[in-house]
Amino acid sequence: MRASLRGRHISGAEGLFEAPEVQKAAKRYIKRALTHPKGRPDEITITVEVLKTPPLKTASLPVWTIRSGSTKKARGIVKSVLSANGISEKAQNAALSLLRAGGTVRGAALIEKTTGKRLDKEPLRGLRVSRLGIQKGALGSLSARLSKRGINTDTVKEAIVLASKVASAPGISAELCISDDPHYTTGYVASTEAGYLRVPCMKRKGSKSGGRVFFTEPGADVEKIALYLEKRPVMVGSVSPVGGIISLDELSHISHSKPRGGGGDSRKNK
Ligand code: WAQ
Ligand code: MG
Repeated sequence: MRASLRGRHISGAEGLFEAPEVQKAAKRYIKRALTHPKGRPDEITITVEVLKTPPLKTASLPVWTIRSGSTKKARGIVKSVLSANGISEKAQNAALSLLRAGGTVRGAALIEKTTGKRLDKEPLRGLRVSRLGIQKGALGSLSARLSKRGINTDTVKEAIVLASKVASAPGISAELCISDDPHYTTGYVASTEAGYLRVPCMKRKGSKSGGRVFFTEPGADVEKIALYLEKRPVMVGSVSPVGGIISLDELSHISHSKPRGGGGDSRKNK
Protein backbone atom coordinates (compact mmCIF):
# COMPACT_ATOMS: atom_id res chain seq x y z
CA MET A 1 0.00 0.00 0.00
CA ARG A 2 1.18 3.50 -0.84
CA ALA A 3 -0.65 6.65 0.15
CA SER A 4 0.19 10.23 -0.69
CA LEU A 5 -1.23 13.73 -0.45
CA ARG A 6 -0.45 16.15 -3.30
CA GLY A 7 2.46 13.92 -4.23
CA ARG A 8 3.87 13.86 -0.68
CA HIS A 9 4.35 10.40 0.85
CA ILE A 10 1.95 9.73 3.74
CA SER A 11 2.12 6.03 4.42
CA GLY A 12 3.45 2.80 2.97
CA ALA A 13 3.15 -0.81 4.09
CA GLU A 14 3.47 -4.32 2.72
CA GLY A 15 2.81 -7.90 3.78
CA LEU A 16 2.53 -11.52 2.62
CA PHE A 17 -0.81 -13.23 3.10
CA GLU A 18 -2.60 -16.49 2.32
CA ALA A 19 -5.09 -15.98 -0.53
CA PRO A 20 -8.23 -16.01 1.68
CA GLU A 21 -6.71 -13.24 3.85
CA VAL A 22 -6.00 -10.83 0.99
CA GLN A 23 -9.31 -8.93 1.00
CA LYS A 24 -9.22 -8.37 4.74
CA ALA A 25 -5.59 -7.24 4.55
CA ALA A 26 -6.35 -4.77 1.75
CA LYS A 27 -9.21 -3.34 3.80
CA ARG A 28 -6.94 -2.87 6.80
CA TYR A 29 -4.31 -1.12 4.67
CA ILE A 30 -6.89 1.28 3.22
CA LYS A 31 -8.23 2.09 6.68
CA ARG A 32 -4.73 2.73 7.88
CA ALA A 33 -3.97 5.08 4.98
CA LEU A 34 -7.20 7.00 5.59
CA THR A 35 -6.54 7.47 9.29
CA HIS A 36 -2.82 8.29 9.15
CA PRO A 37 -1.61 10.99 11.56
CA LYS A 38 0.40 12.62 8.75
CA GLY A 39 -2.84 13.60 6.94
CA ARG A 40 -5.66 12.28 4.77
CA PRO A 41 -4.22 11.05 1.45
CA ASP A 42 -5.70 12.01 -1.92
CA GLU A 43 -4.25 8.92 -3.55
CA ILE A 44 -3.99 5.32 -2.28
CA THR A 45 -2.46 2.56 -4.36
CA ILE A 46 -2.95 -1.09 -3.46
CA THR A 47 -0.93 -3.64 -5.42
CA VAL A 48 -1.64 -7.35 -5.06
CA GLU A 49 0.63 -9.93 -6.66
CA VAL A 50 0.98 -13.70 -6.47
CA LEU A 51 4.37 -14.95 -5.24
CA LYS A 52 6.32 -16.75 -7.91
CA THR A 53 8.74 -18.38 -5.50
CA PRO A 54 7.85 -19.81 -2.09
CA PRO A 55 8.99 -17.55 0.77
CA LEU A 56 12.13 -18.25 2.77
CA LYS A 57 11.46 -18.77 6.47
CA THR A 58 13.27 -16.90 9.18
CA ALA A 59 12.86 -16.38 12.94
CA SER A 60 12.06 -12.99 14.43
CA LEU A 61 15.00 -11.30 16.17
CA PRO A 62 14.91 -11.43 19.97
CA VAL A 63 13.59 -8.13 21.34
CA TRP A 64 14.79 -5.94 24.21
CA THR A 65 14.11 -2.34 25.22
CA ILE A 66 17.20 -0.48 26.36
CA ARG A 67 16.70 2.09 29.11
CA SER A 68 17.80 5.47 27.72
CA GLY A 69 16.17 8.57 29.31
CA SER A 70 17.58 11.27 27.03
CA THR A 71 18.47 11.71 23.37
CA LYS A 72 22.11 12.01 24.38
CA LYS A 73 22.03 8.69 26.23
CA ALA A 74 20.09 7.09 23.36
CA ARG A 75 22.80 8.08 20.90
CA GLY A 76 25.46 6.72 23.23
CA ILE A 77 23.62 3.39 23.41
CA VAL A 78 23.26 3.22 19.62
CA LYS A 79 26.94 3.98 19.16
CA SER A 80 28.12 1.33 21.56
CA VAL A 81 25.87 -1.33 20.02
CA LEU A 82 27.08 -0.39 16.54
CA SER A 83 30.72 -0.42 17.66
CA ALA A 84 30.19 -3.88 19.13
CA ASN A 85 28.94 -4.93 15.69
CA GLY A 86 32.12 -3.67 14.03
CA ILE A 87 30.60 -0.48 12.56
CA SER A 88 33.29 2.21 12.32
CA GLU A 89 32.95 5.64 13.95
CA LYS A 90 32.90 7.14 10.47
CA ALA A 91 30.00 4.94 9.35
CA GLN A 92 28.11 5.63 12.60
CA ASN A 93 28.43 9.38 12.13
CA ALA A 94 27.42 9.18 8.46
CA ALA A 95 24.29 7.27 9.46
CA LEU A 96 23.37 9.54 12.37
CA SER A 97 23.70 12.70 10.31
CA LEU A 98 21.59 11.20 7.51
CA LEU A 99 18.86 10.28 9.99
CA ARG A 100 19.08 13.64 11.72
CA ALA A 101 18.41 15.38 8.39
CA GLY A 102 15.40 13.07 7.95
CA GLY A 103 12.73 12.89 5.29
CA THR A 104 15.25 12.86 2.48
CA VAL A 105 15.18 9.12 1.70
CA ARG A 106 11.94 7.22 1.04
CA GLY A 107 13.50 3.84 1.79
CA ALA A 108 16.74 2.90 3.54
CA ALA A 109 20.31 4.02 2.86
CA LEU A 110 23.06 1.40 2.50
CA ILE A 111 26.24 2.46 4.26
CA GLU A 112 29.49 0.50 4.16
CA LYS A 113 30.46 -0.36 7.73
CA THR A 114 34.14 0.56 7.55
CA THR A 115 34.38 3.50 5.12
CA GLY A 116 30.98 5.05 5.92
CA LYS A 117 30.39 5.43 2.18
CA ARG A 118 26.80 5.40 0.92
CA LEU A 119 26.42 2.54 -1.57
CA ASP A 120 22.83 2.56 -2.85
CA LYS A 121 22.35 4.19 -6.20
CA GLU A 122 19.31 6.48 -5.87
CA PRO A 123 19.82 8.85 -2.91
CA LEU A 124 16.17 9.97 -2.67
CA ARG A 125 14.65 6.54 -3.11
CA GLY A 126 17.07 4.38 -1.14
CA LEU A 127 16.23 0.73 -0.83
CA ARG A 128 12.68 -0.38 -0.14
CA VAL A 129 12.31 -3.66 1.76
CA SER A 130 9.32 -5.50 0.35
CA ARG A 131 7.81 -9.00 0.12
CA LEU A 132 8.00 -9.65 3.82
CA GLY A 133 5.49 -10.96 6.28
CA ILE A 134 4.78 -13.16 9.25
CA GLN A 135 2.88 -16.45 9.37
CA LYS A 136 -0.42 -16.46 11.20
CA GLY A 137 0.73 -18.71 14.05
CA ALA A 138 3.94 -16.75 14.51
CA LEU A 139 1.98 -13.49 14.53
CA GLY A 140 -0.19 -14.86 17.31
CA SER A 141 2.77 -15.78 19.46
CA LEU A 142 4.64 -12.54 18.72
CA SER A 143 1.52 -10.54 19.66
CA ALA A 144 1.18 -12.49 22.91
CA ARG A 145 4.83 -11.94 23.84
CA LEU A 146 4.69 -8.23 23.00
CA SER A 147 1.43 -7.86 24.95
CA LYS A 148 3.14 -9.10 28.10
CA ARG A 149 5.56 -6.18 27.72
CA GLY A 150 2.83 -3.68 26.82
CA ILE A 151 4.17 -3.05 23.32
CA ASN A 152 1.83 -5.03 21.06
CA THR A 153 1.29 -2.47 18.28
CA ASP A 154 1.38 -2.69 14.46
CA THR A 155 4.32 -0.28 14.45
CA VAL A 156 6.40 -2.56 16.66
CA LYS A 157 5.36 -5.79 14.92
CA GLU A 158 6.04 -4.47 11.43
CA ALA A 159 9.41 -3.07 12.48
CA ILE A 160 10.39 -6.44 14.00
CA VAL A 161 9.38 -8.29 10.82
CA LEU A 162 11.31 -5.83 8.67
CA ALA A 163 14.41 -5.92 10.88
CA SER A 164 14.30 -9.75 10.92
CA LYS A 165 14.30 -9.89 7.11
CA VAL A 166 17.07 -7.29 6.92
CA ALA A 167 19.22 -9.16 9.47
CA SER A 168 18.82 -12.34 7.40
CA ALA A 169 20.13 -10.65 4.24
CA PRO A 170 23.52 -11.60 2.84
CA GLY A 171 26.10 -8.85 3.37
CA ILE A 172 24.16 -6.83 5.95
CA SER A 173 25.84 -6.28 9.29
CA ALA A 174 23.38 -4.10 11.24
CA GLU A 175 20.45 -1.71 10.96
CA LEU A 176 19.60 1.62 12.56
CA CYS A 177 16.06 3.03 12.46
CA ILE A 178 14.29 6.14 13.66
CA SER A 179 10.60 6.59 12.81
CA ASP A 180 9.74 9.57 10.63
CA ASP A 181 6.57 10.08 12.67
CA PRO A 182 7.17 13.30 14.69
CA HIS A 183 5.52 11.77 17.77
CA TYR A 184 7.18 8.36 17.70
CA THR A 185 10.52 8.80 19.38
CA THR A 186 11.51 5.17 20.00
CA GLY A 187 13.93 3.79 17.42
CA TYR A 188 15.96 0.63 17.22
CA VAL A 189 19.31 -0.82 16.37
CA ALA A 190 19.32 -4.42 15.14
CA SER A 191 21.61 -7.21 14.00
CA THR A 192 21.69 -10.98 14.10
CA GLU A 193 24.17 -10.81 16.98
CA ALA A 194 22.51 -8.05 19.02
CA GLY A 195 18.85 -8.81 18.27
CA TYR A 196 16.23 -6.08 17.97
CA LEU A 197 17.14 -3.44 20.53
CA ARG A 198 14.49 -0.79 21.01
CA VAL A 199 15.91 2.55 22.12
CA PRO A 200 13.49 5.19 23.51
CA CYS A 201 14.27 8.92 23.19
CA MET A 202 16.04 8.62 19.84
CA LYS A 203 14.78 12.07 18.90
CA ARG A 204 12.91 14.96 20.47
CA LYS A 205 9.09 14.85 20.32
CA GLY A 206 7.83 16.74 17.28
CA SER A 207 11.04 16.25 15.29
CA LYS A 208 10.56 15.31 11.65
CA SER A 209 13.89 13.54 11.45
CA GLY A 210 14.03 9.79 10.90
CA GLY A 211 14.86 7.10 8.40
CA ARG A 212 16.68 3.80 8.09
CA VAL A 213 20.28 2.80 7.48
CA PHE A 214 21.53 -0.71 6.65
CA PHE A 215 25.25 -1.18 7.29
CA THR A 216 26.95 -3.53 4.83
CA GLU A 217 29.99 -5.76 5.14
CA PRO A 218 33.04 -4.42 3.28
CA GLY A 219 32.91 -5.45 -0.37
CA ALA A 220 29.30 -6.63 -0.15
CA ASP A 221 27.43 -7.06 -3.43
CA VAL A 222 24.95 -4.16 -3.53
CA GLU A 223 22.85 -5.68 -6.35
CA LYS A 224 22.53 -8.92 -4.46
CA ILE A 225 21.47 -7.13 -1.28
CA ALA A 226 18.90 -5.06 -3.20
CA LEU A 227 17.53 -8.17 -4.89
CA TYR A 228 17.15 -9.96 -1.57
CA LEU A 229 15.56 -7.05 0.28
CA GLU A 230 13.27 -5.81 -2.48
CA LYS A 231 12.32 -9.01 -4.26
CA ARG A 232 12.96 -12.17 -2.26
CA PRO A 233 9.85 -13.20 -0.30
CA VAL A 234 10.77 -13.81 3.35
CA MET A 235 8.38 -14.74 6.13
CA VAL A 236 8.87 -14.85 9.84
CA GLY A 237 7.85 -18.39 10.72
CA SER A 238 9.01 -18.64 14.34
CA VAL A 239 9.32 -16.18 17.16
CA SER A 240 12.26 -15.45 19.50
CA PRO A 241 11.87 -14.19 23.08
CA VAL A 242 10.66 -10.67 23.85
CA GLY A 243 12.44 -9.21 26.85
CA GLY A 244 11.57 -6.19 28.97
CA ILE A 245 13.34 -2.94 29.77
CA ILE A 246 17.00 -3.39 30.60
CA SER A 247 20.23 -1.37 30.66
CA LEU A 248 22.88 -2.03 28.06
CA ASP A 249 25.23 -3.27 30.79
CA GLU A 250 22.69 -5.77 32.08
CA LEU A 251 22.04 -6.95 28.52
CA SER A 252 25.70 -7.55 27.71
CA HIS A 253 25.88 -9.56 30.90
CA ILE A 254 22.98 -11.77 29.85
CA SER A 255 24.20 -12.31 26.30
CA HIS A 256 27.69 -13.22 27.53
CA SER A 257 26.54 -15.59 30.19
CA LYS A 258 24.13 -17.69 28.20
CA PRO A 259 23.50 -18.37 24.54
CA ARG A 260 20.40 -16.77 23.06
CA GLY A 261 17.66 -19.29 22.37
CA GLY A 262 14.03 -19.61 21.46
CA GLY A 263 13.79 -20.64 17.85
CA GLY A 264 16.66 -18.60 16.49
CA ASP A 265 18.10 -21.65 14.74
CA SER A 266 17.18 -20.98 11.10
CA ARG A 267 17.63 -17.24 11.28
CA LYS A 268 20.41 -16.84 8.73
CA ASN A 269 19.04 -17.81 5.37
CA LYS A 270 22.13 -17.06 3.38
N1 WAQ B 1 12.09 -0.38 3.40
C1 WAQ B 1 13.11 0.48 3.61
N2 WAQ B 1 12.99 1.58 4.35
C2 WAQ B 1 11.80 1.86 4.89
C3 WAQ B 1 10.68 1.01 4.71
C4 WAQ B 1 10.86 -0.16 3.92
N3 WAQ B 1 9.88 -1.01 3.68
N4 WAQ B 1 9.62 1.56 5.37
C5 WAQ B 1 10.08 2.70 5.94
N5 WAQ B 1 11.39 2.89 5.63
C6 WAQ B 1 12.27 3.99 6.06
C7 WAQ B 1 11.83 5.34 5.51
O1 WAQ B 1 12.98 6.12 5.26
C8 WAQ B 1 11.07 5.94 6.66
O2 WAQ B 1 11.17 7.33 6.66
C9 WAQ B 1 11.80 5.36 7.87
O3 WAQ B 1 12.22 4.06 7.46
C10 WAQ B 1 10.94 5.24 9.08
O4 WAQ B 1 9.74 4.55 8.75
O5 WAQ B 1 9.97 -1.05 18.45
O6 WAQ B 1 7.65 3.48 12.38
O7 WAQ B 1 7.50 3.63 9.09
O8 WAQ B 1 8.84 0.73 19.04
O9 WAQ B 1 8.24 5.77 10.33
C11 WAQ B 1 10.62 1.73 14.99
C12 WAQ B 1 10.43 1.45 16.46
C13 WAQ B 1 9.43 2.32 14.29
C14 WAQ B 1 9.35 0.47 16.71
C15 WAQ B 1 9.77 2.46 12.86
O10 WAQ B 1 9.30 3.52 10.83
C16 WAQ B 1 9.39 0.02 18.18
C17 WAQ B 1 8.79 3.19 12.03
P1 WAQ B 1 8.58 4.41 9.75
MG1 MG C 1 6.21 6.41 9.52
